[in-house]
Amino acid sequence: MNVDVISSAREIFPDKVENKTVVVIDVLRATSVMTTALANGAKQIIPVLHPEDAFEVQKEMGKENVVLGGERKAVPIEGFDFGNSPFSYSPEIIKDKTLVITTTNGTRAIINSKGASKLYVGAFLNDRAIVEAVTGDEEVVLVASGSHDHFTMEDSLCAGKIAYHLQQNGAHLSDVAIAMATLYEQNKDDIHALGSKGKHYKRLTGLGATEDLEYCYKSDVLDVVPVYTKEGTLIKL
Ligand code: 3SL
Repeated sequence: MNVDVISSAREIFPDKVENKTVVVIDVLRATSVMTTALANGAKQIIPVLHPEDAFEVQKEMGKENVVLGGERKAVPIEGFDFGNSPFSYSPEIIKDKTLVITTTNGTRAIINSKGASKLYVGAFLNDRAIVEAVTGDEEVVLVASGSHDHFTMEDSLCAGKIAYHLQQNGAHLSDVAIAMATLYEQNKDDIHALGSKGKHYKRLTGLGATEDLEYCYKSDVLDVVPVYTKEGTLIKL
């Protein structure tokens, strides 16, 4: 089993994901939101690139069946039901509904990875479940989506944690995967402390999203693996 890491969304090229098991990670906050929404009973999630695409899907599926969520510049999009806080997607809101979501980085990373043979969505919240899901697959690529095509601390720490545990299970790591696994290992007693030095973390703090940040750094609290289907939806594995 080989494990590689892509360190930002801009490095997702077809040959890096085709015929591979890919896990897209955007801890703050897209993949944490998606994992939470499915754990809270969402029927499915449809990631789309643009707000107009989301309105189109809502029109086709009927307003009563759909919740529109996401962000631009970390704030809710005009006309959408909710922004990108995981707390917006409680069971009362999301159970049996379709979440149509568009975010700056995470949804783009998922859509750009759709040539993968298996495509999962991961975060700290479901890190153990992800390790279990991919263990034994021949070629695994962890996409640390980053922010605006740049490396971020939170996604790299999460990819590093998953890579570290896969290595413990006997996987061979690429040089980037070794670097991230080492970053995680050397900080594993308090990854949140290192993560809080990151630029996007500080931006969200400035916007008052402290509760989201605390939540998104919780590890292994959701036993859910979102998997991307041929129909372009995320459902529970
Ligand atoms: O870019 C994204 O996909 C978002 O997760 C960013 S934010 O944390 O909601 O600002």
